[in-house]
Amino acid sequence: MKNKNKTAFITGATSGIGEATAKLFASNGINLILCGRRKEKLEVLQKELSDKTEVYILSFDIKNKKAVFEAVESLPKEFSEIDILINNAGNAHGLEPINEGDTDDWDAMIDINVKGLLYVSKAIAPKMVEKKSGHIINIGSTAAKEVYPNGGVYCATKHAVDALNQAMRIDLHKHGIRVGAVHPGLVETEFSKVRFKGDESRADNVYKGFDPLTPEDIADVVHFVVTRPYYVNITDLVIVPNAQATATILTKE
Ligand code: 8X3
Repeated sequence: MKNKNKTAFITGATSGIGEATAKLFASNGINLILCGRRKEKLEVLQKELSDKTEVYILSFDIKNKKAVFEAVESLPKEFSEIDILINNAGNAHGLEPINEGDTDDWDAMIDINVKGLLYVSKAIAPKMVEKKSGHIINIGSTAAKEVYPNGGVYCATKHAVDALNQAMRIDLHKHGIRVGAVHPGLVETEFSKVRFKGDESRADNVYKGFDPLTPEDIADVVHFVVTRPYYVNITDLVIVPNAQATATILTKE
């Protein structure tokens, strides 16, 4: 790497908030390590952003503990100093009452949203501790702050992200590492398509009749957070579209 700019490691970089954050960071000269399962999408993004910044891609599934540690270990020297970790990868699977939920959906959400976030953090935080600097942003959700009908397990995983965000800050602040969370409400991404297993009309309906947030709105906030002076730590932000008062109160036209 030729420049001395910061390097950010972004999980779930192939779409939505992760992709928008990658693009904004690239425009601002932040070097990127982009992670996701879809190698072809990562390659397209790498090609698109390479004229703006240095981009390295890592294709792995954060559910796979071994793959996470191997991927981080495999980073070339120029990309091995990570300044910013964006724990963005996360999904919802299904929207069912607890008595009807699919246990495979529960496993997937717990494995990705909680265990995957922990594996990535464990792979990277020790390096930050060693150099006594770093910034970890955990992407939570309004579901980290409230529980809503039929979203029990998703909400539980995001409450866990909220708890881990606090725990990481408690444990890492003495090493000079900043930790904070950004909690988005309704953002129009692939989120609902994944939740409803490809049922596009059900997914589209979630964002109809009001102006949802865009991934770029959240990327802006993340960029603001990571560009504060080193002595400023923004610990917790909740961002919703103006039409949304709470997880369950939404005014549609
Ligand atoms: C995404 C927001 O309201 O679908 O985390 O849970 S919501």
